[in-house]
Order: sequence, then structure tokens, then C-alpha cells
Amino acid sequence: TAPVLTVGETMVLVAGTRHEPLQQGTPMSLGMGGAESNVAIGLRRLGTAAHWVGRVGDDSAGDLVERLLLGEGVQTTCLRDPSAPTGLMLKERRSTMETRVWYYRQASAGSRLAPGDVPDEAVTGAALVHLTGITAALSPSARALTLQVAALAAGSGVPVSFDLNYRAGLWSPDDARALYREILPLCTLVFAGDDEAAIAVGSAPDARTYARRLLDLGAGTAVVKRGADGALSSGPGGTHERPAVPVTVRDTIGAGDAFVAGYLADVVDGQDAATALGTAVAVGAYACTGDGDWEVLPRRREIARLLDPEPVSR
Ligand code: KDG
Repeated sequence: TAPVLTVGETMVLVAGTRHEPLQQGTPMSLGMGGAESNVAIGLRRLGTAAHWVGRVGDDSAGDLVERLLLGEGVQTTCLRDPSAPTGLMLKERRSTMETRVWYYRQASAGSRLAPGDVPDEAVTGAALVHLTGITAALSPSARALTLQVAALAAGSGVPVSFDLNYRAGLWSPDDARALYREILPLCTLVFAGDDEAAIAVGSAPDARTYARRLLDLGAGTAVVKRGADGALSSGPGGTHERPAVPVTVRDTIGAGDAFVAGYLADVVDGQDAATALGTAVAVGAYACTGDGDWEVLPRRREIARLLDPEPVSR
């Protein structure tokens, strides 16, 4: 079956293993992080084919990214850049109350993504193309690639999904708004948090208004992610709302990507918007129950158990 295609930067992620400031010399663990590869892994865990395209350095960090993605069953096009390193992200669990993320990705291999990096056939042969505002924020060439892929997909009848995914460390709200307004007319689906939607359309009183304004910018369906307050979608089939699934939260980083993976898995499977929204909130909730940006992404059976736990037999 045709895969969901996604394009982005995946970095090596060095994360504190204890809740204490990094300056203490906290022992660290080595993994990877990247919003688009998180979505690709989430899709695979749910049984949907996924293809990730990105650039890494010709270095051991790049080997780690490639090996982890292949190990997850993601179709992986890891372009190797001999003259730039794989990007790095530090995750500092300062306390049980506060996690901080530090990027070392300026001039990284991933930020050199450029038009032509994604073969046309990968776009036109995809079941759906998923892009994010992070990739567009990396550099002018990565921005151009994001728009190129979206335009080719839209022009070939391949649905385009876009997650605003605003990252304040990468660009200004004004630059982000300009890109959002350029890409939304090409999008079948757009995902945004309330705060991200406010960057695109100005602040609004509620999620329903944010969704309507995102549709006014040209998106086919708008999905507003509201964390512990649930989610709302608005599109041709009407407006649907879902409360969050209550869980004991360990780590919310990556929950938005999990939510998107849940939604897209159902869309590609031909499910309706209300069903997809239900899967999205469940997958997003599950992802909060363990540490790591993608490690705890659930399988279908784990979602079923979350929504309908079996009585514990003693
Ligand atoms: O969405 C989770 C991401 O924040 C993380 O995995 C890394 O892509 C990332 C980013 O740019 O923040």
C-alpha cells in the first residue's frame, strides 16, 4: 500500500536521565527526536505504511537516526551530507515540573533540506503527504522544499496534511504567519494548538472560531489540538469535539505528533472525521504516559486497552 510521506529534520536527542538541572552533570541517554519522524513511527505502530525523507550528516549520529527509523519499519530516505553534522537536541528534565529543550541545529545537515531532495514519485505515489512548520522554519531552502512538496502533492490530487508546529526558537511569529498563509490553501488538513492558531489567524475566543478561521485561509479540514482540554475538528462533515482521555502524565513532549499520527492513520484507512478525532485523542493521551518523544507511541491493541481497560483479576 502507498505510504504516508513526511519530510523533516530528525536530530540526535541527548536527554537527562534524572530530574535535575544539566549543570549538575546529569547522566544522559542517547536517542533521536524530530516531529515528522515521530509521526512516521506513530503511523507504523498503528499499522500504516510511512516514508520519511530527511538529511543527516555523514557521521555516527546520522547512523543512529537511520538505524532507529529502519528498526521501526519506516521507509527511510536518509540523505547524507558530508559537509554538515547531524543536528542535536538536549532535553533537560530540570525537575518533575519543568523540562527544557535546547537545539544545536543551526547549519545542521537537516536544515540544508532543499528543493529537489524529495523525488517527485515519492510525492505523487504517496497516500498522503504530511508536512510541518518546523521544516519550513529551518532555512530558506527547507521552506522552499516544504512549499514545493505541498504544491506538487496538491496538484497531483494527493492529500496534504500540515501541522503548524510553531517553534519560537526557530523563527518569528511574523515569518511563521506568512508561511502558514501561503501553504494553507494547498492543505486538505491542518493541525494547530490554540496558541499556534492564534499566530496564524489572531487570537479568538474559542477552538471553534480558530477552526473556522483556519478554514477561511483555505484548509479543507481544521483540527485544533487542546491537550488536556481535548480536540475539535471542523470540515466538510461538520464540527466534532472530543474530550481528552484522562491519563497519568509523565512527559507531554511528542504528544502532538502522536495525536497527528492517530488522526492520519484513520484518515488513510478511510474512517470519518469523528472516528479519526477519537483515535487522535487516545493516541495523544497514551503518548503522555511514558518518557521519550516517540518511544511510547502505542499499537492499536494498546489504544483499545486504554479506552476499555480489562478488569484486573486477582
Ligand atoms: O514534537 C516533538 C518535537 O519537539 C521533537 O521530537 C523535536 O522536531 C522536534 C523539534 O523541532 O522540536
